Amino acid sequence: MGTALREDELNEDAVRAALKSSWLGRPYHFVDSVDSTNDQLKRWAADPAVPSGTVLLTEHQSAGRGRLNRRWEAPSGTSLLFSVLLRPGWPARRAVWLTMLAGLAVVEAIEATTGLHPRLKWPNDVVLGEDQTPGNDGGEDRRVWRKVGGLLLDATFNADGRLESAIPGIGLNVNIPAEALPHAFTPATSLLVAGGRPVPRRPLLVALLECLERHYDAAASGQSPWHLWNERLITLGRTVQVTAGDIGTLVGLAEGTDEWGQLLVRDEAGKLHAIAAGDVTLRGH
Ligand code: BT5
Repeated sequence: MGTALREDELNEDAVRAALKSSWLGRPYHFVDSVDSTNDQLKRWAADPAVPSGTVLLTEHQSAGRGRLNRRWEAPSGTSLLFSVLLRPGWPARRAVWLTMLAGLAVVEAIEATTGLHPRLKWPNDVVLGEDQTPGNDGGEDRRVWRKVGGLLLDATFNADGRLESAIPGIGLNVNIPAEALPHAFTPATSLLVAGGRPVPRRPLLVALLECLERHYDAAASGQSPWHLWNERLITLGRTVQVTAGDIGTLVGLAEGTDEWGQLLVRDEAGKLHAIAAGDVTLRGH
């Protein structure tokens, strides 16, 4: 059995032996199957004895969720599917920092363990770029971006407007073969398909949890992750179409993001919109 397969095991003993974090992933729980790691961790979070840093990972979800109750599809044993319970106590508006921290951790862990260079697509996608024509290194504008992972944040707030619990959920397509990728609106890929070889999941998970702890600790001391997150975004400076509940559909230039992670889009009439949540498609090349 090759190294890739040996280092693929994600059970509690294997991960605990490898993890060097000081609090995140302690405890670490592994279950073969669950409805959704976010939903299960939400149930556990109701018990105050369950500590901040608790991680729940599974090989299979029967009701894996994206935003707006969309489905997250992943063949058993091919992915990283997990959630982290955090109890930040931060002001409510910093909830968006958790999505930023999770995105940064995913990107950095993939870079450190595979050599691939993922980016973030506002607001919560992890994407890999693929040149459209062979031999073309014409930069970002000439790339097709495929979704390799997604982030989902569930949060609760207490009566004085503080972030009581935050559960970032991460779904990452690691070793899904091309023929098993879900057919999705944003085309999907996996680290296997993009890199051409299987990726052992344990070192990737361990790097991700350690990166997340480091970024979280910096944020907890008041340091905003916004600059680092913003640098990883692909959408900026491009014409985009945004669909969001409150504005419907808007086409405009994505000029940037503000410190609260809102996408700033200037429409054709010159009006600037700050969008907190929605779906973005890149237009034109
Ligand atoms: C997301 O939502 O991208 C957040 C996904 C979070 C999943 C993790 S898995 C562990 C934890 N437990 C959960 O129950 N959830 C989290 P959104 O931006 O709404 O994207 C959802 C859309 O992505 C779907 O409607 C599909 O079109 C597409 N999709 C589904 N599965 C996919 C996959 N494996 N790879 C790429 N795209 C996928």
